[in-house]
Amino acid sequence: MKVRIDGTTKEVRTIWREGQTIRLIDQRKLPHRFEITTLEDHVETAGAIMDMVMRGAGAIGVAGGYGMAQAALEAIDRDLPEFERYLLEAAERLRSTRPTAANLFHAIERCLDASSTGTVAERVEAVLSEADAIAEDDLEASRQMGVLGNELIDDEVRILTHCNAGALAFIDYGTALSPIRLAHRQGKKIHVFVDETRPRCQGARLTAWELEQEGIPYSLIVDNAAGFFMRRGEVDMVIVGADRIAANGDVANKIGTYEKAVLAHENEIPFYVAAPRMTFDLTCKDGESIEIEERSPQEIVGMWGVDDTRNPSRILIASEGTAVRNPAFDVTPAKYVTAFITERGILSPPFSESIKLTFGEADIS
Ligand code: RUB
Repeated sequence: MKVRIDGTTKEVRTIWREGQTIRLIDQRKLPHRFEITTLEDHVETAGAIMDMVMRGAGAIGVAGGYGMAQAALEAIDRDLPEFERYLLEAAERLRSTRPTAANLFHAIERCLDASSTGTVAERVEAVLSEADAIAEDDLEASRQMGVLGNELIDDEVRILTHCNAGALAFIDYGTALSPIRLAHRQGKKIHVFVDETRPRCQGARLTAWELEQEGIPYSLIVDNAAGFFMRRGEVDMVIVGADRIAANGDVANKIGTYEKAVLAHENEIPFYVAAPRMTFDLTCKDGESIEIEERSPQEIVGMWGVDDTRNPSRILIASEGTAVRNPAFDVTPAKYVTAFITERGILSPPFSESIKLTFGEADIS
């Protein structure tokens, strides 16, 4: 993605690997500060996923693959049984960070599969190339989702999006934002409504920042305003990303997505979900079987921002100790989804058939 830093424009990825070190944009600091941070081992990487230094299904998946690459390098001098044990423990640690995004679990599985034959040195090599392949596949998938999704976008259109399903949630380009970027680059007249996305405000902090970097016109709105704009006829389509999609097309995505989908349906506005193969989990029959992460009450009672001197600062908006429920995701039933934008085509209902036809049952590569 293009990032303007100190008056110059640079091309950066959200996360990348340099040997055993992972480098990534610290998304907790955006939009106030642009900082690249470093993760030296797989334990730090697991911590960074959990603390949301990087977040978004695609980025979490790539981080999971890179975390496995780090673990393989950490255990390179061990004998084979010890190496295998170390890798399995690392996989477990990485899996236990965030439960909802399917990409993380697929990425870890791909790395474990890659490490299943050969000497320790060969297995390390195989895990490294698999982790890099996951990142490259994601990049190509998001580029392709942009091309295919762009065909659904008219020359003049107002699009609502929720959370951040942009380059920051992936390696680059993004899922929901990929078609929007391309449409804008082709000169289409786009206006994006950005839901702020409480409690962590990925819309306000990250999506608005990405659109700003790219010069795409947008309006940040509070989560409660989506219905207002839809009912007034000011939204032509909705595009969101996804964290896990069940075999029947039910979609787990950032909390609040479900209500946007119902509102879109009520107002006859097409509701699209952009997601790569890695986000589909065909072992989940429907949305009921998707585990929904519940996060700390601290995210609800307080908010992080910067003060007047631009120093990071937290304010309390409810009393410390207030009783809270904080599900990070919800499930949108497939019946509210107009179509899925994937790297292998636009999938239309009935989704049980189109998903199976496109992705088969077992292949996650
Ligand atoms: C992110 C979120 C995003 C999806 C889409 O949640 O819900 O909409 O992950 O991501 P969080 P992608 O910020 O809690 O991780 O575009 O990577 O598929």
